[in-house]
Amino acid sequence: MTVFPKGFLWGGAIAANQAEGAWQAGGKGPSISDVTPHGLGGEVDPKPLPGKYYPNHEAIDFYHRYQGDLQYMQEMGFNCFRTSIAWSRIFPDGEEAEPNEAGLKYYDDLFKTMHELGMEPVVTISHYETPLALHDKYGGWTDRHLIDLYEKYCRVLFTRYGNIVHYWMTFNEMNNTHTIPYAAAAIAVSGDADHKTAQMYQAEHNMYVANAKAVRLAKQLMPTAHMGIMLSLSQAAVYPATCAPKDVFGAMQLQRRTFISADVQLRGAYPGYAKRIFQEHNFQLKMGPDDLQLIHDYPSEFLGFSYYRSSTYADGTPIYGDTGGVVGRPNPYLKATDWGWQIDPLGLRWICNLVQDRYNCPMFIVENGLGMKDKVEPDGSIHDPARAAYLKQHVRAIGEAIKDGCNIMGYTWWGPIDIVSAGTGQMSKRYGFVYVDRDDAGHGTLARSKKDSFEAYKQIIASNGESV
Ligand code: BGP
Repeated sequence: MTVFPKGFLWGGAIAANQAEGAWQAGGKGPSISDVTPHGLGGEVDPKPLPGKYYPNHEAIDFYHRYQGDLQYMQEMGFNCFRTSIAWSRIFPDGEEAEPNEAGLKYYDDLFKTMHELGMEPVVTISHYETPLALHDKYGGWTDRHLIDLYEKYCRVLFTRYGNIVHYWMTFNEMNNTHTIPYAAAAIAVSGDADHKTAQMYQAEHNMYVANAKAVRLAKQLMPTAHMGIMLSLSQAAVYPATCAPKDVFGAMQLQRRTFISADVQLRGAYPGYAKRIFQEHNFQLKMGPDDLQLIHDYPSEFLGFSYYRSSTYADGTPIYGDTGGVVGRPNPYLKATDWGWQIDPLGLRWICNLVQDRYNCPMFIVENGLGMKDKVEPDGSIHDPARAAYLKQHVRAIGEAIKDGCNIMGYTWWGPIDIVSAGTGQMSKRYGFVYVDRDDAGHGTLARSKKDSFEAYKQIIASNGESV
């Protein structure tokens, strides 16, 4: 009995800012990711400093090399490919009267090539790459101007690509506004914990309104398109460190903070526990008169999410207002990657079931992968059994979730070709089935070559998931 449905979407995912490079080509303006020398989780320069190395400026030069890269994906059998549109290629400073034609033309050609190679584009409208000018002028998503500018950006995209792109997600990992607010919402948090919390929830609220307006626009311009939201659910797979009620309840609270974005955008209203957070942190969301009605009337259709790991919560770990990484402590039952991400395929099955119970909507696993160091042998081969094992374990977990009754529409491995790490700016944290000759200092030929795991994914796709 086959497990994965016919037409299941198999592919891979990247983001414009981590792959394209060509950061000034074709009239593109600087984005927030162009001023982060050590990835989006680290320091930020006010503007790109001449002579300083920024990993995203050239990345892997996907902008010029995508034809060859997508042929590798075709060889693995991909029927979809996820990437983002760099907002500042279309509106270099975010608010020009007219869009930048050279930027639009680039994505015309990219999406056309995907279709020619048998892949449905799965497009993230904004993936940690807000135009830098919108951060400088408005302070990012805490300012409502961005709602109208984003709607204008969506109108251009839906009009231009509505016939060739059928799967859209409005923002990447919107719930990461609480862990990496600069990357996820282009905001620079400041002041005490209450003020930071207020900034983050205000930014998320404005993004919920922008999402609702994008869904409304899509219904007008692309009535058959699939409109989704995208969250990081690595933070949602939270285990209590012990059966102590404080740990259990704290883990649930942390998980809920992750789910607020989905509760609002899939269920159409703020849940009670969110309102309590606002009261406890003494702030009142600034809303427009139609905000809540818009959110109610235009929920998203599917939940896209990333899952890499699970985390473990022990009482006393800060839940709200922190802008650090994912809170938690080591889980003694799990192995971790070189970057401390705990490998937990059963956690993926658990999260899928939890999402199914909570939202009963289609779900799309749009990021899953293992970041690890790779060694190029003298003969050029690259043996990466750990990556193939991670892949098989997680595809198997998805199969189990489907048998549990979870409505899963697709799976895109994160970084099917090596790209720049978002959190660290490194190339050495490699996810790809295709290796790229470039190191953490930007040295290398950018030559591409297959790793052993390339065949592993090819077999999985050829068997529609049955071979794991
Ligand atoms: C997610 C982002 C991706 C990707 C991934 C892996 O949060 O949506 O952009 O980068 O994390 O993280 P990293 O690249 O830091 O290993």
